[in-house]
Amino acid sequence: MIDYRGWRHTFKLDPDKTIDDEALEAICESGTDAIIVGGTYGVTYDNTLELMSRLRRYAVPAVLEISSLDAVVPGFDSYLIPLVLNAGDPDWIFAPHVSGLQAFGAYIHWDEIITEGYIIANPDAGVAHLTKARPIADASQAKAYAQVATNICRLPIVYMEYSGTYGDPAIVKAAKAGAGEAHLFYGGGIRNPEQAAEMAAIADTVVVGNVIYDDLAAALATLKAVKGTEI
Ligand code: 1GP
Repeated sequence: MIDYRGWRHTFKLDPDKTIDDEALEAICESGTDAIIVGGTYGVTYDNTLELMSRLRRYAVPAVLEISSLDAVVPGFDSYLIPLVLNAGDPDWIFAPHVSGLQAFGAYIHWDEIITEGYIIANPDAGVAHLTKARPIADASQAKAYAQVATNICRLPIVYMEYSGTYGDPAIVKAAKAGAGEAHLFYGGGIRNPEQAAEMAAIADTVVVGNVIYDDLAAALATLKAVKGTEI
């Protein structure tokens, strides 16, 4: 099992977005703890395979966060399986998992599978629309969702997802309190070292995504900020 509990900083790469070789090398050799490959729309077998092949030139661990059963590509170090805890459309809770097991059950190495309890907190994110995510009303609700993940579903990871916008530290703190023994990922809208350090002081792992494609130098600057902090 990959040691995600030791991760403080990760970059998330979207197979549907373009990254040139030089930028990819800078990301992979930055000292980040892992590369997560994932996205909401336009993720295909071919673009995921292409990105994985390019990532395999580097030593950094690469994991696939599965969002489409058409894009399950072998060869990653591990596979992250999201359960969207606040999905308003129940088909996004277990239906894809059942289909996935029917399709791939015989090939799964269970020690490469890591489940994440997703709490989608940005109502404008693509993933919020896709799953019809219920809004997170307040900190107490965020804490309760995190408790559902860890104490009821016994999931090892809680993922506080603000994809596309910077989150509310009070909400993330509440999720951390509810997560207990589970490992807390934070992702969403980190664009500078200050934001990275702020969320790294609350969450176990921060995930930096979109800024990679908009401002590579800013993305790389988040790493030093996180590595210098302790939770
Ligand atoms: C997205 O949580 C990640 O799934 C990172 O979010 O792209 O907004 O950095 P950003």
